[in-house]
Amino acid sequence: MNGWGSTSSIGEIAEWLKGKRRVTVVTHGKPDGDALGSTLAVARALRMSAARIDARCWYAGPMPEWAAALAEGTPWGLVERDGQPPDGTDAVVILDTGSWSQLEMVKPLIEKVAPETALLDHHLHGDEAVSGRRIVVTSAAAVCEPAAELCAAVLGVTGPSRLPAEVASPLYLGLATDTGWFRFSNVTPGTLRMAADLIQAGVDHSGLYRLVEQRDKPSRLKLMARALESMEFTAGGRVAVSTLKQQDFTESGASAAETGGFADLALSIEAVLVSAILTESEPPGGQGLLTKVSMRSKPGPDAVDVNEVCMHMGGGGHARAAGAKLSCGLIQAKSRVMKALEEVTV
Ligand SMILES: [Mn+2]
Repeated sequence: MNGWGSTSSIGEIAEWLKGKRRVTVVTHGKPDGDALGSTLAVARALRMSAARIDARCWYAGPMPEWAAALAEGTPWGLVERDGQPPDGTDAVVILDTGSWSQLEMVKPLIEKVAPETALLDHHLHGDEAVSGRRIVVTSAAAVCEPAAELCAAVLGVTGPSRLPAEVASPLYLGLATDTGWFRFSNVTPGTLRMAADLIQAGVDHSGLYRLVEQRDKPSRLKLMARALESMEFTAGGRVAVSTLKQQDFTESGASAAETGGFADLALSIEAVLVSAILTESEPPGGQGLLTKVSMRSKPGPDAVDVNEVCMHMGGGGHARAAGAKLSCGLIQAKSRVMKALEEVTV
């Protein structure tokens, strides 16, 4: 993936979008706050632009519980519920990923509309073939940072502080969720300036916090208790690994969408440098075994690059947050992950 990087500019993409009638905005499967926030903001900006573009978002689930509330007023579809987007799309905007492996469900659409596609991302790796028109800002904490600039350009306003509140609001949500509400090491002065601009634009930030972070069901805390109960330590306590079996989901009544943030839990332990959570999953087609791995690490001089570790397992992500899918059962996956993390924490 040598050529992964920007091939275009915000101005060029805004200009290119002006000539479109119907735009479909997509992102990675199991969209998070940054994915939903950036796609909704871009779709809303296109709809409110002088060209009144018929923009919609199209997702592959599972969706967070709060997605429908956030998306209210903007047309959106879900592959599992609505199938592929209807014909007539003349451009696709892809946000928060550049990997075919994360775009499987919307790949037919992207291929059909290509080369009329554009991509904004902040991940370290991606497949160049997903789109030839790219902006990749790996220093951005969230894709919502470059997406905010695109929205401003599309709407012809001088900057994010002048965005309409309904555009600024999902952008703030993306910034906040990808930074753990502005606590993670990916926060830069630019992130906080952007957040300030968005609040100036009229974002109800405490309302968003309540919408996203204070809506757990008892099932999520029951599942969390099982994840905590399963926690094992290795490498002198520097590595923490938790596991969730299918049975844990059934018995707690929780869904796969309720595991958000579990990978961070062990980082509250002083000695832990890196944590991983392994989830026993249903492989597509129901054949064989699948374990999903999610890793987080603390910043600092002894920081573990979990992107590097996950890339060796066929996955990837960011230096402090990454994931992989292993084609094996939970027990085998656990020993593989523990061994890999022991090697990088010696
Ligand atoms: Mn992101």
